[in-house]
Amino acid sequence: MTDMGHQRVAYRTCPLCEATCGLEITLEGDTIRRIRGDRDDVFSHGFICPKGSTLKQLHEDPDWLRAPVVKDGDDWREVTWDEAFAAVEEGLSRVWDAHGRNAVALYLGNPSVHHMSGALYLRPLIQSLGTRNLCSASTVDQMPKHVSSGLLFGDPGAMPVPDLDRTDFLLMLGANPWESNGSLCTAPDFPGRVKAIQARGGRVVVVDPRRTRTAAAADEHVAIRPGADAHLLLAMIQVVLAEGLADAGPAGEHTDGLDELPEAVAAFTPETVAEITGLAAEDIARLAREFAAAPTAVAYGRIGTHTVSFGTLASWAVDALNLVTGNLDRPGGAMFPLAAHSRRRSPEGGGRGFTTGRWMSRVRDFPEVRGEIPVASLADEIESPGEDQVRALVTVAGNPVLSTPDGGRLDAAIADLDFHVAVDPYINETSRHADVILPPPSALTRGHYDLAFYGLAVHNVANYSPPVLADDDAVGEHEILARLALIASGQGATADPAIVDDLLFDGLLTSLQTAPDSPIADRDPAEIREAVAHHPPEERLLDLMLRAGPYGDGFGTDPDGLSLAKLEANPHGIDLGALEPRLPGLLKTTSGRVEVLAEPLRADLGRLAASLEAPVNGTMVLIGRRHVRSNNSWMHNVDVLVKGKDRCTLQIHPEDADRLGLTDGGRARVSSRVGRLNAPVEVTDSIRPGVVSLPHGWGHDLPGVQMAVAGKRPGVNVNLLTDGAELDPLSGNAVLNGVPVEVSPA
Ligand SMILES: Nc1nc2c(c(=O)[nH]1)N[C@H]1C(S)=C(S)[C@@H](COP(=O)(O)OP(=O)(O)OC[C@H]3O[C@@H](n4cnc5c(=O)[nH]c(N)nc54)[C@H](O)[C@@H]3O)O[C@H]1N2
Ligand SMILES: Nc1nc2c(c(=O)[nH]1)N[C@H]1C(S)=C(S)[C@@H](COP(=O)(O)OP(=O)(O)OC[C@H]3O[C@@H](n4cnc5c(=O)[nH]c(N)nc54)[C@H](O)[C@@H]3O)O[C@H]1N2
Ligand code: SF4
Ligand SMILES: [Mo]
Repeated sequence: MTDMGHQRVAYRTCPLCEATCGLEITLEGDTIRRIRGDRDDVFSHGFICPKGSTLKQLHEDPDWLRAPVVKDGDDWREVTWDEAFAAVEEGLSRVWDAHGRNAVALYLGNPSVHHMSGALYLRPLIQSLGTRNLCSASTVDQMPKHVSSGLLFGDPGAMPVPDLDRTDFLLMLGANPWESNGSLCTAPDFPGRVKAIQARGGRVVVVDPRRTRTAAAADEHVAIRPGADAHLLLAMIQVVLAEGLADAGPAGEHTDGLDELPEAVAAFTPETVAEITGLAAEDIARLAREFAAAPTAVAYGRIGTHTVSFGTLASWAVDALNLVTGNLDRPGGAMFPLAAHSRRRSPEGGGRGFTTGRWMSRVRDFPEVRGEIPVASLADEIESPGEDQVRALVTVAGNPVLSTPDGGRLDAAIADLDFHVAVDPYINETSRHADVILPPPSALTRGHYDLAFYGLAVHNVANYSPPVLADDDAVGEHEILARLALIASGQGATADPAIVDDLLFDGLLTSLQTAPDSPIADRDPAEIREAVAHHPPEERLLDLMLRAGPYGDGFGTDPDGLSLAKLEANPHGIDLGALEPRLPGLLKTTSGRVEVLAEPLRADLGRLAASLEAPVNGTMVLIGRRHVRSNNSWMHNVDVLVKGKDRCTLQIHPEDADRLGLTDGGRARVSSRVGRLNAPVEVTDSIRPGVVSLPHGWGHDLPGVQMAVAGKRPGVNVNLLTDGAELDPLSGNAVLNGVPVEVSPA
């Protein structure tokens, strides 16, 4: 923080998306005067998108709850925090006593990965709830990548990222960073980094059914049919292997199963996948050859490849293509970041491996994945009678009514629960059903270090931001979660949250002291505890992780090493260098090797092969999209972001519009197996014929929603159309792209 007379300037990492841009915030007293990009930020260098400056509007939003509320008939009543937690204890206990632990479900939404409280304090809540009915936004998002990483590397968290700043060839599938600013690839100014590839003579290819702004900026746009990325990638691998272009390089020395790959992919030739992908066989073969011939190349897939029925295979195929062309774990290829807060690892690697299905979901028998059941099946768990039927719900930072499949059905199911507590700042489409809402404080009153996204960053960096503004009345989100955990563990609504703070700290300290290569193995725990005792609870954990971590000062063993104090002294962040190869040390497979063809993947290749036999029928299919001024469902209450033309439109190709009698600016009726809606039509040749697109996160006109700005431009909820029936079987991930629909004039 810098003082300039009556004004002061604070630096804060933006928590709104994965890009981790540095913000420069000018204040006068407690009033925010201006927010702009921090030009001195070591990672973002001043880049910012239109959402970054709206932390001010969010902070001042009159609809952001400043105190807990409880439902009182059709009204809400503000209560004290003690009253609110007492109501939660009463409501949950009723359900536990009558129906057992599994009767309380937990849904975790996206913003819970965007702050320290979620990263640190959800685990004790999950553990003490002891429910099998845990689900999250991960199963409408990246769960396929976790599964493919788990199977390949033994660690579902080990996700390689494209080394954007050094690659010569970027193949981007189902990602639109010009709008999303990147995902599972933290890269502030993603567009600038892509343009730099082209400026240094490299090539960028974008695979997307729509000619997005990202695709338009690329050297080549491949307009694939939705849902067929796994087919395309498998065919590319097939060409590389069949034409003798494969060379796995150093990563190959740590890999098992490469010799079996040619046979496993043999069925997927460019010719056999041409129809289902909607692409010419020559183009597929050419792409494969170009990719293999480039000095360095990297494939990167996101939402469009993940939220489809072959999501896990597509995720795996992205890494497998990188691997067979020698681009896994090398500069310019796909690399594993090493975050400052991460654990040190032994150089040899190896571990317990990765499995799913330790239990099955009750109603539809889906395997548990990372302790979760598919959120697409939450409505089944609520509606179907029987032992362990879900009768209460805890939602944290989530809005599943708008963000998960068959949202209309889930909406009705949630309304019917015996009890619901939401940790959320807004009374929105989901939390309107709650009995109690516990609001987190504004981001500007919270310290921030990106525990989730530095582990996915294209460059190793660390940055800590202290709270910009004080709020003495607010209860921190870590404290909210700690108090919920104490209720769930039977210690009651009045138990001291410091119990959880200390448990977390002691648990972390023990695990770090016993970790391989620990710089603090022989230290007296009391001494370490004392050294960080001056911090607030989350910062205390952070400092411990940083100092015992791979760049840490080891509490004195390396005086130049990292600590929270050092980050505080460097408000623009610290550059920890370009990504470096990490095989085999990061592997946690039981073999200590990359397992390129784990059995579940091999088995699912059979399902993929069968899809080649099925006729490609002519029905219209629905896909999603994002816009840079929107953020899932929750930032439509910011006027400066939503003003202007309607962005919740049904995009359709002119040929389809003509055939169906639709006109630009008119309205269309769209129906699917599970629902129907009526949306404004946008005729555009930027979308592939046969495909229509609607963004998600809209549909704010439900009764009881208290978001005044959003209510004026409600849009429609695309997830009334998406279907929970079909999921990616390996990950339980929802199919949000490629949904069959019928479209007609309204
Ligand atoms: N059809 C379709 N559906 C999709 C997608 C798609 O591409 N197509 N994308 C999917 C993806 S990738 C995701 S991640 C999900 C997102 O799905 P969700 O996570 O369920 O939804 P969000 O809209 O992110 O809702 C975030 C909620 O958190 C609240 N919130 C904001 N900040 C905080 C905070 O600091 N603390 C707490 N406790 N709450 C906070 C907001 O008020 C809001 O209620 O949507 C998915 N749904
Ligand atoms: N502005 C903004 N930024 C965001 C978000 C937001 O809502 N708004 N959400 C954040 C979240 S939670 C996430 S997970 C990330 C997501 O980040 P991205 O993955 O970049 O998400 P999208 O912008 O939806 O891009 C997905 C693209 O996939 C295309 N697509 C659809 N189906 C297919 C298919 O079958 N194959 C292929 N190859 N492409 C297909 C769509 O046309 C779309 O252009 O964005 C994050 N950033
Ligand atoms: S790109 Fe993401 S991190 Fe950067 S300013 Fe925009 S919302 Fe914030
Ligand atoms: Mo997401």
